[in-house]
Amino acid sequence: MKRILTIQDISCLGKCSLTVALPLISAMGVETVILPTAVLSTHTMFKGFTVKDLADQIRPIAAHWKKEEIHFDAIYTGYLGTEEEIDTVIDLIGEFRDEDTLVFVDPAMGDNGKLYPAFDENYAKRNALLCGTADIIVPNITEAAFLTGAEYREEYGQDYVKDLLERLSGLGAKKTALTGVSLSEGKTGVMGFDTVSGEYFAYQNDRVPAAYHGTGDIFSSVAVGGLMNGLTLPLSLQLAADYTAHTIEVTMHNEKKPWYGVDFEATIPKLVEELARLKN
Ligand code: PXL
Repeated sequence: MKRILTIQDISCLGKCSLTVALPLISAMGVETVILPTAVLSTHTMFKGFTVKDLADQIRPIAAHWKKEEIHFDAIYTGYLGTEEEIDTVIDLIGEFRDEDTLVFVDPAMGDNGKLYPAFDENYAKRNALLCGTADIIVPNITEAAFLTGAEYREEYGQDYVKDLLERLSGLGAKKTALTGVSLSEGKTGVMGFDTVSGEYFAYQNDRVPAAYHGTGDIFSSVAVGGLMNGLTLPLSLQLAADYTAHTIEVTMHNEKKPWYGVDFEATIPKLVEELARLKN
């Protein structure tokens, strides 16, 4: 069984970061080792959330794993609360990366043209350094703009997307997949670039007219889970895009109108089924 280390916060209530990565990656048949960087009462879209930073625990936990000679097939990072935490995570990747370890970085820090409340432009610059250490990065357009200093646009064509991909490749990751990209009216999906082969790839599905928190984390968790199941990057991204869109659609029909996260618990069986289909 493959083993992933995922490094992100725990938002106790809110369905994002570790509380989606752990169930989804486990459901995909991959051992999921977690390194919680902070404990929050909720994610930061709630008012009045509490935070306990666990930064001082990262090194002792890692030292114990080193003693146990633990190997990770992938290291997947998500929301990291501070610049210092990013530095610690960069060191940790250096310590635990073996020749066959895939480093997958989701520079989760913003959406809709804005950074999340806890972050500023210096944080974004530090995150660009972390992206430079990765094999694969999966920013959305907002994050790509902050990482590269490019203009954020809501309306764009393929030239803008290709320019962003080129700038992102300049950060140093081997492969880049830009998420939340709409290449035609009513569609959304991903467009990626492989710096090593020079190839572009794209996948689009119908845009579901709703937005929920934590869907970026769901997308990334499924993409990395797909890769650990031996799917190619384009297929892993397709699985992630389809699963995320399906889960948003199911959530939209929930009469209770949840606002802070999606009903991914209801769609896990479908994910497992679809993964099995793509593997055959
Ligand atoms: O889904 C990204 C995320 C993760 N963790 C925390 C967040 C957010 C987005 O706002 O606040 C704590």
